[in-house]
Amino acid sequence: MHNLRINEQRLWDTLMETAEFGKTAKGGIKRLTVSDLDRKVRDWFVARCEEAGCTVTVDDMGNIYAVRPGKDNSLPPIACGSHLDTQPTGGKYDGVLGVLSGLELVRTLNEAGVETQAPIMVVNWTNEEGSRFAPAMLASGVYAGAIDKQEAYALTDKDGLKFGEELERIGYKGDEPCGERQFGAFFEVHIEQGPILEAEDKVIGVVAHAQGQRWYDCTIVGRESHAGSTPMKLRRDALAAAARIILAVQEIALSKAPYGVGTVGVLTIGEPSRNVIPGTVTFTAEFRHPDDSTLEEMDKALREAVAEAAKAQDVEVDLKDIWHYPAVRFDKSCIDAVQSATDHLGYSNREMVSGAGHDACYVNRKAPTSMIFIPCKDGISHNEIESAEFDHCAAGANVLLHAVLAKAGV
Ligand code: HGY
Ligand code: MN
Ligand code: MN
Repeated sequence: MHNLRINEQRLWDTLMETAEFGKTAKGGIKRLTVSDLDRKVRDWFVARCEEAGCTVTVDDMGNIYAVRPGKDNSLPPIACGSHLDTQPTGGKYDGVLGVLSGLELVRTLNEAGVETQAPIMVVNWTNEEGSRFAPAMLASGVYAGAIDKQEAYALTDKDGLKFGEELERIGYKGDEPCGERQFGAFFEVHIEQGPILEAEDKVIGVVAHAQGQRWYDCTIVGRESHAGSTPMKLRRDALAAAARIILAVQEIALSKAPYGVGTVGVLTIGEPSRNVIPGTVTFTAEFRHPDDSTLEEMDKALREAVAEAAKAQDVEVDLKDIWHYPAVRFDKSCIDAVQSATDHLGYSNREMVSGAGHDACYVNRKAPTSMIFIPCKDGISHNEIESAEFDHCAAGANVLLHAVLAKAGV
């Protein structure tokens, strides 16, 4: 067993094959959740898992569970997986590497004729990205009981389409109630999406923690008026107020260095016109930090900045909390299984905090969970140039194989 390795080329080929579903001109992937492209890659994944002898079921949030039987199927399966949906400017590895590493693990066990004690399960979580329908990690959040299912179904995208209806339309609203599926443990392989492993020339990140996050929607209402004839002191300029708040997001994050981060990713002006003072502006904001009390301080400072901007520009500002999850500490036995698999395989490594959110962060609330990181080029992700090395993808999948075997027993 100790010499068992995944088939590196076959893993790589599946990554390149699935990258065709939503391929962009720049070599990335745009495969938004519960879109027709998401359906296509899901159909591909289900077919490959069934060919590999797995029993595949789908729950009512569209999560796909592919189970490879073990000697004792009364035991809860040892699971692995991630997500097949991408950002609009997505890359070839974010999420899909974790799902396909699970498929490759099953294929490798089949070829080696290995029968594990506990069953093995490969999972695709719906809408991890939270781009088309916010918040992120939607279906794993419902699974963990952190997000209400009916509220999830009612979420709308920028065209007013509802998540629940889109899930039904692509044929992936299953019967199994989301939340019932038992896991003996869960491991997620993922690119780091940051620069640390590459900078330190390390192959594996043994992930022990993940940052807490707070997401906001901000709406500012001022008054449209003439850009030429309205004196500066009589303006109620919604965009000038937004600019003050956006700069405050930057300053608050920088004040909590080295871990604090803050981002404004979407901004819309109600009825933009070059010679009209903007009357309504909406934008998103988010903070992240590995320490919950620091995240609270960042939240407080933002609210103070909002009050100041509202006063300075004589506008109404509504700052809505749309999502908050506290910092995550993964399960020690799973972290140890990843560490010993990594040591056994001889990969350079270091312990890490995940800057990004992942489905594993929610699954960790219901089952022993941890993550395995590999480097990505220049730490770039959520970008079509996202890139990872053949050997590193193989290393992540090999560590997954041996961590899962350690938990499943043979
Ligand atoms: O935003 C995140 O952390 C994740 O990539 N959806
Ligand atoms: Mn991801
Ligand atoms: Mn992502």
